[in-house]
Amino acid sequence: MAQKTTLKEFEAVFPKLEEVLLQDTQKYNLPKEQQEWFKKSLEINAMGGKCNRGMSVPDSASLLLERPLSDDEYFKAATLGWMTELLQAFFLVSDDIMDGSITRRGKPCWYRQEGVGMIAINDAFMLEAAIYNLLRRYFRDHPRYVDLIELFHEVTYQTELGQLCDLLTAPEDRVNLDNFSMEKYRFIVVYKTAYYSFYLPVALALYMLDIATPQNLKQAEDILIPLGEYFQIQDDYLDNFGLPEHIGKIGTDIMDNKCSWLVNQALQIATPEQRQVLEENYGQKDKEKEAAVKKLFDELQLKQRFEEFEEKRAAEIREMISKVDESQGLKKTVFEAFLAKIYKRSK
Ligand code: DMA
Ligand code: MG
Ligand code: MG
Ligand code: MG
Repeated sequence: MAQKTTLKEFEAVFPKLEEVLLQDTQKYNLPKEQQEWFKKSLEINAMGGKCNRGMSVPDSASLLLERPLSDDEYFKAATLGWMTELLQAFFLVSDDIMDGSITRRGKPCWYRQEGVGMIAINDAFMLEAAIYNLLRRYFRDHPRYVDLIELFHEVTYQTELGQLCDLLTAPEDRVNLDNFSMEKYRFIVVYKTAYYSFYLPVALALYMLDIATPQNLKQAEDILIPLGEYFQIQDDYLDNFGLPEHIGKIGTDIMDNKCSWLVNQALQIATPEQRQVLEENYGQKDKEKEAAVKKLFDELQLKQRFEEFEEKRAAEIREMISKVDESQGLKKTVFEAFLAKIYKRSK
């Protein structure tokens, strides 16, 4: 039987990795004060999240093996899990600057914290560098070391392509609703979210166990990408309908002129008058205009529309999971675990 990791067990691995990363800076004689800065950036930006992505590496490995992991296997899998959390930290620190966000995980975004500002950009790069430091330290002799490096590089690039499209589709002060479409939306979310959040942890588990093949990687991708798309649609839904106390962040999508799931749905069903309301109020840094859009989203019953979508998508994914051919080394339970974690999430 597989064994599920707890946040406590997973977080218990972090201090060791932090120590290794800090020790590594000593070979460059990094002054003490800057070591302290890096330590703080690691703790604030990599720790304190739900760790769903990170924990799914050991969980997937255990489900694939259908047994609990040995201590050494757990440490290795959790280390790969922490690398996905470092990648996420790197993206979030930058994303919050680019999105002009206010809070993250219930605290001010890193770039808005005392004395940080645009140093956060360099901190983001260092969070990314930490991934490759840990990979070299713990996986240099692994038979799939090169595949692991290439996987991180490719997934990083894919995420950046998604972020590029997300940002270019949301120009500041130049609202053009014709720019939005569900096709564009799909590209944005698949690349900015699905690859790193869903495909990456499973691919890491497959490589770590040295059972990855082009076939099972493709099979995993075919389910995990729609699952990741669904997850980002939830994120867009929560940006407007979630409670900031609950989701740990204040929604910015309307003011940021984002090509979000909600605005795309609104455009599909709006009357010409309602479209006019969007034209006049979407994508502007003005609280009252934002409130007018929120009101319209309520009128259009987007909450109900999302709930219907959620049921439909969850059923489709369950159907895809039921068809997984386990002879390729994958297990249905790996995907079921992901779906269970996100289905009807409120944060
Ligand atoms: C999430 O986009 C994508 C990345 C790569 C962080 P987002 O801006 O919707 O995320 P959030 O709502 O967490 O700021
Ligand atoms: Mg954001
Ligand atoms: Mg963003
Ligand atoms: Mg969001």
